[in-house]
Amino acid sequence: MDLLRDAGGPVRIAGRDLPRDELLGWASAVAAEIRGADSVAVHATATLETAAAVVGGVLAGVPVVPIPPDSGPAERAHILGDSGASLLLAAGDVEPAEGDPPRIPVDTLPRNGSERGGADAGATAMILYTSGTTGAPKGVLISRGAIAAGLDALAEAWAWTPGDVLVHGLPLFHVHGLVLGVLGPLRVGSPLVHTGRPRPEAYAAAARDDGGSLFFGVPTVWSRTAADPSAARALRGARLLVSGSAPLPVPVFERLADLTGHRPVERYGMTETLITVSARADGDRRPGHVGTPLQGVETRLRGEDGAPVPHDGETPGELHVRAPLLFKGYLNRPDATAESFAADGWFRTGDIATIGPDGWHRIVGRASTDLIKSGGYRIGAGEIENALLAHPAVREAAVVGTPHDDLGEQVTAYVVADGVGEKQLIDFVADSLSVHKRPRAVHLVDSLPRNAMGKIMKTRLTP
Ligand code: MCA
Ligand code: AMP
Repeated sequence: MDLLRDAGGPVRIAGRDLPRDELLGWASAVAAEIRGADSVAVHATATLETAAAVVGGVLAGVPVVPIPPDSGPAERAHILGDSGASLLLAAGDVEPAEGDPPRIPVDTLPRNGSERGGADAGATAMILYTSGTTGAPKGVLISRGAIAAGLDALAEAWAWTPGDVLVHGLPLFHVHGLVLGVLGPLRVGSPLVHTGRPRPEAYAAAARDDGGSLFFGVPTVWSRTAADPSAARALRGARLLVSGSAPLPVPVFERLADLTGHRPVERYGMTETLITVSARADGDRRPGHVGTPLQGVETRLRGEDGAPVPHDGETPGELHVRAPLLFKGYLNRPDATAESFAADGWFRTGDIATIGPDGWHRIVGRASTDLIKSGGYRIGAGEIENALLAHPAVREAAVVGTPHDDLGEQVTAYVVADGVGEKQLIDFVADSLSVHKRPRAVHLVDSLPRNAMGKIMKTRLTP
C-alpha cells in the first residue's frame, strides 16, 4: 500500500526547505541502503535528515524506531537493544555512542534515488517507545494501515487538504510531531513548516510570512501563546488551531479564543491508538471536552468491575476504544499487550472519561497515578523510580505528578537516601534518561507512607 503521496507541497524544517520530489528522492536513496533490514533506528532530531530517514523507512517497508536525541545512555541502550534495530540513521555530525549499530550518514546520500517498495497494510511502519506505569518504555508496534486510517480520519474531521499549510515545532519522535506532523502533510499533500521548536513567535512568523493555516501544539505551547498577545493575534488569519497530547486548561482555551478569534480544536489519543476522538472543523468546540469519535472509531465506558457505564455526560468510567487505527501490540511484551485489552478485544486506554448522550467526550483523569504528562510528554513513575534507585545512596523512591503552571504536571520525587542532595539526584536521573524525565523537585524524607501490605500510598505523599 502507498502511505504517502508523490505530489504535494514542500517541506521546511528548522529553516531548511526541500521540494517534495527532492525529499522523496532523498528518502528513496535511504530506502536503497536499508532494504531488507528488520528495523532501523533514527536519531530523531528536528531536521530534514530525520524526515528523509523516516520516509526512507516507509518507502523501503522497514520499521522505523525513532530515538529521542536527548535520551541518556540507559534509555538509548534499552531502545536499541529491545528493538533490535540493525542500523542507525543519523546526520554525520551526530556523536557516535558506545553500542550503537552501524550508522548510515543520511546527509551524505543523494537526493535523486528511485527505490520504491512499500509493504502491505498489516506491516509495521513504526516502533514508538512510550512509558508504562512501571519499568522501561515499551515499543508500540504501529502498522502502515493504522497510520493511513488515522491520518485519513483526521483529514476528514479537520477538512485538511493540500491547500493547507501545516505549522508546528514539535519533536519528531512521537505520534504528534512525527506521525501527524510529518507523515500527515506527506499523505494529505499539504506543505509543512516545522519551526524547529514550538515557540509562539515562530508560529506567529509562519502565520504572517508562510500562509500557515493549520497549527498543531501541546497545551504548554498554547498557554505560552496565550501569554504572548502579539504572537497570538498573528494567528487570526489561520484556519484551525489544534491542541492535544494533554488536557488544555479551560482558561487557556478561552484566552486563545479571545486573542486569535479561533476556538481551538481539541483532540485526544495515545501512542497505542493514534488519535481517536476530536472536535471537527465544521462543528462545535467545547472547552474541557475533546470531541466525538473519528470516522471508524468506536468508544465505550466501563466501570472498575467491567460493567457498562452510561453515556450520560456525568458518570465517569474507563475509556475503551475499538478501531482500525489501533497498534498491533507491544514489542517483546505479550503479557503487557494482553493486559491492555479487555476480554472482548476492546483496548483499555487507562483514561477516565465521560461521554455525553450527544457523543461528546471529556477526559477527567487517569486510572493510575503512575503515568505523568509533563509538557505533553508521557513519563512513567516506575522508570524514574528505577533510575533513582540505581543511585547507591538511595534506599527508597516514589515518584508522582504534581501540578505545574507551564507543563501541566511536573515530575516530583520522594526519596529516602543517605548523604546525597536533591540536585545530585536530579542530575543523576537526567544523565541516564531524557532530560525532560528528570524530577523537577526531590523531597528527601525519613520514610514513605505504606499500607498494611507494604505498598507505598502515593496519595499520602506530602513534602
Ligand atoms: C522541556 N523540558 C521539560 C519538558 N520540556 N521538562 C519537563 N517536561 C517537559 N515536557 C526541560 C528542558 O529540557 C529544559 O531543561 C527545561 O525544561 C526548560 O526548557 P524550555 O525551554 O522551557 O522548554 P522547551 O524546550 O520549550 O520545551 C517545552 C515543550 C516541550 C516545547 C512544551 O516539552 C515539547 O516539545 N513537548 C511536546 C511533547 C510531545 O510532542 N508530546 C507528544 C506525545 P534544562 O533547563 O535542563 O535544559 S503524545 C502523542 O504523540 C499522542 C498520541 C498525542 O495525543 O498527540
Ligand atoms: P501518549 O501516548 O504520549 O500520547 O500519551 C497518551 C495520554 O495522553 C492519554 O492516555 C491521555 O492521558 C493523554 N492525552 C492525550 N490527549 C489528551 C487530551 N486532549 N486531553 C487530555 N489528555 C490527553
